[in-house]
Amino acid sequence: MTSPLAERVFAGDARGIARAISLIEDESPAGADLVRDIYARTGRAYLVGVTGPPGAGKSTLVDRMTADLRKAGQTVGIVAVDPTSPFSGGAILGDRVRMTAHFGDEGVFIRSMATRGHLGGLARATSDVALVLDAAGKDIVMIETVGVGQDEVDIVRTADISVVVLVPGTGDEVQALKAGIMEIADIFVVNKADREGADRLAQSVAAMLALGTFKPDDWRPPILKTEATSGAGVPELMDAIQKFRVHSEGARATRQRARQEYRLRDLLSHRFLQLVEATLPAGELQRVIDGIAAREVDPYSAAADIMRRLGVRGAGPADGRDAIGGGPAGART
Ligand SMILES: Nc1nc2c(ncn2[C@@H]2O[C@H](COP(=O)(O)OP(=O)(O)OP(=O)(O)O)[C@@H](O)[C@H]2O)c(=O)[nH]1
Ligand SMILES: [Mg+2]
Repeated sequence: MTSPLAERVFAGDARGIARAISLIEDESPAGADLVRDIYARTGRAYLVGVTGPPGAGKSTLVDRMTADLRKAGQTVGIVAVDPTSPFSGGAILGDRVRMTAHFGDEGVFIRSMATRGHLGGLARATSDVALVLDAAGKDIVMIETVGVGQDEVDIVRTADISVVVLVPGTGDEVQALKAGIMEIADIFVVNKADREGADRLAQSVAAMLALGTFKPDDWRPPILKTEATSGAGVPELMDAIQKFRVHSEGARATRQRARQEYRLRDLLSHRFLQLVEATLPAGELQRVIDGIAAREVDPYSAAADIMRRLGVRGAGPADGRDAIGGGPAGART
């Protein structure tokens, strides 16, 4: 039986979608229930990840792309993830202001998310929010993430295509190329092409790409120059996205499966840690860490001991020694 909230999501009701996203953001059990209710109806939307350093013009670009998609009759869901400013909410307001062009358009749903906990939680929440927008019938779901680190790479993994936005003259580009963004980029965008250094940046990305090995049928990430404020280069970007979509159609199922495996593994380790925290007495985990820091116990023995205390079989050598000193709870049965 589907919940009334799930029904509202299916109907594309904006308030229902907003409510569903809030449940997911709160990491409440109700959020997990909702995902369960909608999951069978997902998998239809095309997920476009847009990532890059702060202020690169991602939102402006997403806004332009949205306008194009709307003209073509496509509905759009947008999630802007902002891990850099958990408290100020400044960028969130900024996104709202920048995207007001779509305000009142039923075919567009925009939501900004800030981090509450750590980024791992945010990556999980982002995938779930994408599921909600997918179930709500959005044709295209765009996920905007700030940054260039490993955590963003995890968020980007949520998407069917990753667009990496770079800007000339920030120095961030070098970091982006180092941080593994290179491997996940399906399309490179050099935005603010009106600025000096755009050509040089495009060339250095091309030089990086030239170091990679591509088989004849492999997708070779194009490097496009855009000027998001004027919209120059945006049609070419839309074109490239479409080309990639066609090119990767056959591999999409494999990619989705890899994503699902990643999700399941991530969720299992997250749940396991939650279980550890819920099972051990309050403060125990910190005491174990203190013990490791003081060299009283090594990390392997501590982990094995915790597993035994959780009743996990084959957790490690049960030689009667208790690394934590927690008593008989860890005894092998
Ligand atoms: N000169 C120039 N300015 C641009 C261009 N694209 C965006 N901008 C400006 O750059 C600033 C940042 O743009 P945003 O779209 O907010 O960038 P963002 O990457 O979404 O920023 P965060 O989400 O805060 O990381 C704004 O003032 C834009 O008007 C461009 O192509 N050329
Ligand atoms: Mg933005």
